[in-house]
Amino acid sequence: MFKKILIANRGEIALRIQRACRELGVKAVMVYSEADRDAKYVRLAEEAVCIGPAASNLSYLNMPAIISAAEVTDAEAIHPGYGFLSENADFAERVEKSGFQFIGPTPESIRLMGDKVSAKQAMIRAGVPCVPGSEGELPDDPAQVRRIAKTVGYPVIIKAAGGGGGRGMRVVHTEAALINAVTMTKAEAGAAFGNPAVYMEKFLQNPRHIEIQVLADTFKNAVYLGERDCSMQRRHQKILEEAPAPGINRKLIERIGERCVTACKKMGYRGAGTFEFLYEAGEFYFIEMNTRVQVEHPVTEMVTGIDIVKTQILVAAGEKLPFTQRQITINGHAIECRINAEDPYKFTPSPGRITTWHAPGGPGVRVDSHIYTNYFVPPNYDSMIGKLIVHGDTREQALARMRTALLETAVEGIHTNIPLHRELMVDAKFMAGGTNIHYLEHWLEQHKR
Ligand code: MV4
Repeated sequence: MFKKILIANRGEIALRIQRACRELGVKAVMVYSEADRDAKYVRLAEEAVCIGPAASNLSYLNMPAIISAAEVTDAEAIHPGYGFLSENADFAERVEKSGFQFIGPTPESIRLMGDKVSAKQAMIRAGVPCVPGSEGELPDDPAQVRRIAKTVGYPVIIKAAGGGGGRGMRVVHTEAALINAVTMTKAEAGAAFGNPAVYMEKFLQNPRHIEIQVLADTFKNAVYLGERDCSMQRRHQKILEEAPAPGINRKLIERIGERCVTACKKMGYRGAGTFEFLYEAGEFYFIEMNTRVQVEHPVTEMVTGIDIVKTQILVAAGEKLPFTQRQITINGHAIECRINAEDPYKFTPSPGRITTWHAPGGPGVRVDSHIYTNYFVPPNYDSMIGKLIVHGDTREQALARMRTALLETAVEGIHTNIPLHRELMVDAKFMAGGTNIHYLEHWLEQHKR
């Protein structure tokens, strides 16, 4: 096992990774920006190095500064967390070229999955079901593009190979609008991602967003840890997640999970990963793979009892997965509410000083947050300041526990989206389970104030 790991992130995930290090008896080196100097996890760490000013591009995205920090502190590995450099193949490569272990997949895996066209082709080869569409990049010839769209059937969606997470896509309803949409998406993709390649898929009108968590070691062992339902979102920002996904046939999940495992083994995948699917009319369709630990990983930890972050570190250190698929069972139900420093209905950011923080507690309640009374939420980063996670024997019990946890939680001095979560936890449609990716936006439209 490593003696010392550098954590190249901030906020709740920096604290989460530090906790995993402590459990493993590994020393943690934190890097921090000038805006995060007073953070609790910075003080708690064995060592901490300031890597630059508040602006992310000068600190948490500053590859030489991070690698230098690893060099001066004699760290052996770097955990990138989520966001920032976590899915940057060039960073992973530079980390390894500098003699450190990148806690994540190989640069090749990151690159393969970062290009959504090559990712989809890899999934097709591994037998993972994908959304029907152009097999590969769209050709330049408009006649050929029209022919593909006709075969796929309107509406179609044009997506940038370099995009993902909702960036660089366009829905097309008619042949008349097709070629212009392709031209525009290509131009935007070239400018935004340095890659003008686009592909086409059938546009699914009312899907749910279901994702499968996987873990793989360097000995071709891979397992899936069930699924998460991440359909509750606004503008591609998830607001709450749950596991398991309500009302989906377990045998179907098993079949899809096995395919994800096969894909991992085929590509020599290492570490934690997430296969994103759209689920509509009883079918799963792969859309993208995330090659990092995700914000919502705790719901999977709660229902499986497996520590995903600890396992990432174990497999990066060259250890075998400490469990087999047969030993993994899904127990009860978990829900996560993301707590954001923002206006609960207008969604404008609300940074500033937290004057009061009361954390909830009780059976089955977990709080993943770096905040404390008197903590200053900097305006420079993502507005998420923590996550409330509950577990129950049933979904109903998890919902009841989340209602109580949200009632007990107090954040003063800034605005948060806790009032929105309180309303959603008593919403009849959400309580029934299985709402789709458009539900929250429609709900907000109807609950305007
Ligand atoms: C789609 C789709 C419908 N049909 N692909 C958006 C984010 C990116 N990961 C993929 N996205 C979508 N791809 C086809 N063929 C609808 C979306 C989509 C979406 C997906 C997941 C979660 C929220 C979403 C919100 C709007 C659109």
